[in-house]
Amino acid sequence: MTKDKKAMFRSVSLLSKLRSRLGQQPSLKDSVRWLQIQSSSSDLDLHSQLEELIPEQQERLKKIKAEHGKVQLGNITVDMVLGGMRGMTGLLWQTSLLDPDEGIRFRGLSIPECQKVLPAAKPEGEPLPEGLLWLLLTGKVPSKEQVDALSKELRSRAVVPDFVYKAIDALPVTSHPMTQFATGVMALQVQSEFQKAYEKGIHKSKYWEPTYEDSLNLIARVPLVAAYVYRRIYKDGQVIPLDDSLDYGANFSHMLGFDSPKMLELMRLYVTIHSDHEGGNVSAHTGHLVASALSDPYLSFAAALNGLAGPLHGLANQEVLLWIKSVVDECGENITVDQLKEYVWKTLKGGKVVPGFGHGVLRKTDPRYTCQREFALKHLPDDPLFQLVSKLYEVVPPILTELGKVKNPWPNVDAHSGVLLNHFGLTEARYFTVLFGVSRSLGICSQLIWDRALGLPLERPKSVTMEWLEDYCKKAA
Ligand code: NMX
Ligand code: MLT
Repeated sequence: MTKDKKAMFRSVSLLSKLRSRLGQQPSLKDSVRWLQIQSSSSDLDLHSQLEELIPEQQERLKKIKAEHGKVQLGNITVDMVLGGMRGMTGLLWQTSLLDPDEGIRFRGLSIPECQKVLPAAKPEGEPLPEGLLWLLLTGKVPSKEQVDALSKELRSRAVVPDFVYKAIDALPVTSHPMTQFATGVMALQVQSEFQKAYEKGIHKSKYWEPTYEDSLNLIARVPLVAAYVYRRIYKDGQVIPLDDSLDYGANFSHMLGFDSPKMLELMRLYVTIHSDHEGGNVSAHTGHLVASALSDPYLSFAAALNGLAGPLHGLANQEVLLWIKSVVDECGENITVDQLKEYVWKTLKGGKVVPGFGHGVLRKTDPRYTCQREFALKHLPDDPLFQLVSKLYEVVPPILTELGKVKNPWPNVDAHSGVLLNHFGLTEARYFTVLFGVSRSLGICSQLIWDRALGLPLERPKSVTMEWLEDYCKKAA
């Protein structure tokens, strides 16, 4: 940090202490207060903000360990071990928390709250993803100036070396977009600051600094890599460069080739809501697990992407649009409710899932679905595929309930995103999971910086065999 930066940092530290006394902001009221306080601050530097926050959060964790280390958080049952660890609390994840009924809260703020308090590109507009990134990293609602500064910083970091594109070009153009995207992220790893610093013997108390560098670089660069993959596969390789006047979400849409104002708003909303979903989902958990071995952010995030590429997780957004299009192909756009019911049953009887419905934790309609529905009602109410999605909202949950085994019959985030993108011309369903991946870089990398700052350990749970379980249960009976 330069001397100037240090002086500025000291001058805002009084204000920061005042903020600390006000506490973290779990409620909207508090967030608005933060917004007001922060607007008067001249500190636009995210790194300085983190530097200030880290010691107090390290102390907080130490205290939790010392005072509550032996408190039990529940009992582990055989069902949990055999049932994909559902309901087993086993991870620390600071950036967001999922409530089964209310859905996700980013640092305490629900999606509607984020839509209210995070800075937007225009009045009443969707939140800027940079604002969400600031919130995830610091727990504070940023001012518009802070968001603009972060936007600028991300643009300045958005430089992708040619060998990354060459690595992608080595794959057949027909390879799945997620394969091409993950390959690009792996190639970006060559420039990892963390790896370089580790090789030079960096002290563990400083790990978070090169992790921060890698994470911001990665977040800044993945839209370029993702857009390259899209243009390579679907637009004859005609690449569109970054526009220095645009924010993160708008730039991503622009580089893909979509510049309509509504599509830019959709992309801002899309990147914001897909960013983080607490720590146990497959992509976040994978990223966290791999990073716990001190693998750098690129290695960790590439691993996360490979989990996201599975059809029960992020690939479901692809599956939903393909499934909806197959409904239309077979029955037409004006399908009746009875025909739709029949189609859903046919899918289930074929031993397949209905994509976009159900969830490992949620037990109500996903608020990410609801906000996308609101976007559709505002911007594309007459779109025939949106109307089909609305019909599915009525038809599918009772059928899944009738099956008797599905714990959550309600739609998740993926049930809606495809028809919105399709409406604005992004029709290539196989590409959709890449969009999800770009967004998830914000959440996974934010937590990764905190993993390093808090010195979280290698993740290594215990596993057992069936013999072990049988013996243990016999003895316990
Ligand atoms: N269609 C058909 N069957 C389902 C569905 C569905 N949408 N959801 C759950 N089930 C079945 C599930 O396959 C399981 O069957 P079985 O016992 O024969 O193996 C049974 O219901 C119990 O599963 P749950 O405990 O309700 O769900 P679980 O936590 O195991 O899985 C999902 C959660 C999300 C994997 C599951 O609901 C699903 O496969 N949904 C469709 C795919 C999807 O939309 N995934 C995206 C999730 C969000 N994301 O982006 O990651
Ligand atoms: C996610 O966004 O990661 C999905 O909803 C899956 C999950 O939370 O388990």
